[in-house]
Amino acid sequence: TGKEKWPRGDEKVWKEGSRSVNTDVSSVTKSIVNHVQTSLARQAYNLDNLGAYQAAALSVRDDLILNWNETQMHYTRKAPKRAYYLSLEFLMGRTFDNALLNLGLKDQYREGVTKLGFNMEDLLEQERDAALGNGGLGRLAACYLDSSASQELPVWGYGLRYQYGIFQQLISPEGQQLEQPDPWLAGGENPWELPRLDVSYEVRFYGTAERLPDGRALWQGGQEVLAVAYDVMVPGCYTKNTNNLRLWESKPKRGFDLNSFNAGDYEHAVESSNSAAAITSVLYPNDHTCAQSSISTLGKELRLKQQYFWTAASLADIVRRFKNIGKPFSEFPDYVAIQLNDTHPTLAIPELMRILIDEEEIPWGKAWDIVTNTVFYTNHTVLPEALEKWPVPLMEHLLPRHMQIIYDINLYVVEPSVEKKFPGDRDRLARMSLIEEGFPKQVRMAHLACIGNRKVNGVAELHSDLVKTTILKDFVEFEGQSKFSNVTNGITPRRWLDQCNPELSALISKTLKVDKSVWLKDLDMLKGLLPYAEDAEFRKEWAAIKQRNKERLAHHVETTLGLTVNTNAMFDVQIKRLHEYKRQTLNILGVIHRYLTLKQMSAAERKKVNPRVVFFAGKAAPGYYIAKLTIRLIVNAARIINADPDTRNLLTVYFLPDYSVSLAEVLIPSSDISQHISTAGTEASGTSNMKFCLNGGLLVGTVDGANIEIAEAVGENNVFFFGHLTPAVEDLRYQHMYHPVPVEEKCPALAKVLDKISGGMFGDGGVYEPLLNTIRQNDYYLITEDFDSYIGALEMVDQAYLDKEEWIKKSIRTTANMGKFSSDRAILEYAESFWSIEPVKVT
Ligand code: B1N
Repeated sequence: TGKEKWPRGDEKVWKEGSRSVNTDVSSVTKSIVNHVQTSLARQAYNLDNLGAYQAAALSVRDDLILNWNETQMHYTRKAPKRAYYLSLEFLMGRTFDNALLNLGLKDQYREGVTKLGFNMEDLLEQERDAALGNGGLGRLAACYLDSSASQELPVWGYGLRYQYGIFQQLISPEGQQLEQPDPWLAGGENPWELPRLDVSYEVRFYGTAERLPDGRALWQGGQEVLAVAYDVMVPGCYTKNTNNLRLWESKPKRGFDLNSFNAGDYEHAVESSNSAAAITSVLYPNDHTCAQSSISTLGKELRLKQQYFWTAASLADIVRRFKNIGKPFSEFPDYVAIQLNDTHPTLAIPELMRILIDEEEIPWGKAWDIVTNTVFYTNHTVLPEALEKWPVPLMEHLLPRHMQIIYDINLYVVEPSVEKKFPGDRDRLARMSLIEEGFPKQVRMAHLACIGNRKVNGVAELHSDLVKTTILKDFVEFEGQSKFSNVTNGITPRRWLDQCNPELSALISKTLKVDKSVWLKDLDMLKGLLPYAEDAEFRKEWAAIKQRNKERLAHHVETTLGLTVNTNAMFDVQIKRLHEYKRQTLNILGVIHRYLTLKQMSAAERKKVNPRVVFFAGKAAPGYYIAKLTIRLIVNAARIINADPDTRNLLTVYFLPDYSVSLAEVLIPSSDISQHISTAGTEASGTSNMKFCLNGGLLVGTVDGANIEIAEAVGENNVFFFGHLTPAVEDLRYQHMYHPVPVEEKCPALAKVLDKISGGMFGDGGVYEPLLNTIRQNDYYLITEDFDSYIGALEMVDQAYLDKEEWIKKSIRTTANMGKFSSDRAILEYAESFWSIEPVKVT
């Protein structure tokens, strides 16, 4: 209310001592110099780019802290309903530039830094990416945080503060992916986080759970570790609202075992302390592969420990904050919404039950009501191998009380109500049970997530339909359609347009005659660009910006890899995690096909061909053999093709190592076309497709995920679609399984490419046999089925590119129609239809 009594000391002295955000150049330079002198203990004489970045970052940090403090105090006072986004991954990337843009201070800092004798671009390059995620799922979480703050919504993120983010990828000269750790915090202090050593919770593992006669249970013994909070400030765009991302770090509860230490057994003395620290030490690099298949028993246990550690600490924090409001628990769902980002935080359901029943002494039925009105679940994939299941013996050992609760949910909720609705349908009950029979029995996390919540959603229209008709079909029949819905993913236009493509952003503001602070938060305004597609002068500016972005990428490749890129070529980009379903293989086979075709052409024919540069980037899960082999094929094909004087001017291929958010920011604005070519029905949404189109790149893709909605928005004539549709996929797979036709018959053009590879055109052909056999044998991802239409689509691209003016029009129309894909739209859908939260503006 702002009318409270002043809490301590002389109010005037406090007010005089308090500072405000640096908004002009002179206060910016003062603050930077201050940090150089005191925080870094350095001077103008011995300050390098890294030091200058650190000082400037500390100065921005001060600005952020002021807004962050005010925001948190404001939320506490107003006590609105809040939403909590639980995600095991937040792929934040760099913060410095983003914070400056969101604060509207980029120009002041640029000028200040220049006055101090440094170059802003050099300083921006000093920052390490915060890469606490694998790919789309983690980056989506980061975009949603940006949008929540920008839309002034009281949303907090909860995650883990991994010591090591996603591994650093090196590529050996033979084309092998090598993994190196990513000690992103090793450079000393991270200016973007606030260690909250005062905020900590004890988290228990193992031990025994003894049921009491009153329905509660006593969970005792085992191992206790400490969860310590680190708060990452998330500034909104052109608003004071600065939200919080709370990351937990694990610590031993006691430093070490003094008994063992005194007995001289030093190794044993620190053992438990090491095992506690291990919990948050590293991000698991296996996306789309559940822990079962590719991880050792101990690795599995550690991953489950991560999941529980994080959900337990987050819930303890949420419950404590709720209790401070002083309302009865029956009102918990009126103050708290918890969004589960995939099944990784599903333990939040039994954990909240445990807190309510065992600690707050709430009866089972009431507790279940509270939980199922508080929790929401987003599914991100229907790939069967990605569905999380945990062995019952492991759960019983690590989390005995939660296993009891899961059995209780099965017994009190699933079994009686399924039996009531479908009497005698034993098969259905077995299909729907939270426990899968087998050796060992396993807990089906998707079922638990689905039964214990208020709404389930997928991440694009097609995907949400597939969720309802495949993996959760029985639950739809059981609970009705209304619980299941769709929120198509979005991306933040702050990072993915204004920050990564400043020239385009400036042109848009100039053309719309609207300040970017307005249209960046109301992205449908881009529609205003449509008439300018007909304006030749505007098209010229548009194309010139694309050209400069290509040169920026070429410069980057030159300085980092020492390779020269032909910037007069069409830039064709596929950047994403390496996965069979994403079909980078289809792309490289297409490239080789193009190469063979060029080789056969006469010099005169070649003159008519438009040059093309193909970029790949992406990491493969360290244990994913076939994906790593695909990288090897790309690298070796690139080596041969790029060296061929006959074709070098017309076709070159690059695999850019160590794909990251920062690399994406350089690649995306430079692309003419990008490829999103998953087997229909396999890519839940995709989000880089949106980023490319927002930056005026055209899309080559299958009729899958969000590609479909992008085509609806920008017009099908601006998208290059190919391939079989989702309903055909199952039948085709069946045919491949039971009535296989040799590749030579099915697709001669592809057979020729495969033969060349086997024959050693790109080094020892034998190396690639396991990869080629996935196509020759089962072809689960239907490369033989889609190859011809894929090549056809690429020919259409070539044709279309010949008409430069028409191409630029397509590019402009694409950007102009991308408003729907702002993550602001997506987060507002979550806020309104699911969480029932409202903006709380900090003034
Ligand atoms: O989530 C993105 C979607 O745009 C992509 O289509 C989808 O593939 C991606 C286990 C995952 N689905 N599942 C994961 C990540 C890590 C992990 O350990 C699964 N990632 C996606 C955002 O909706």
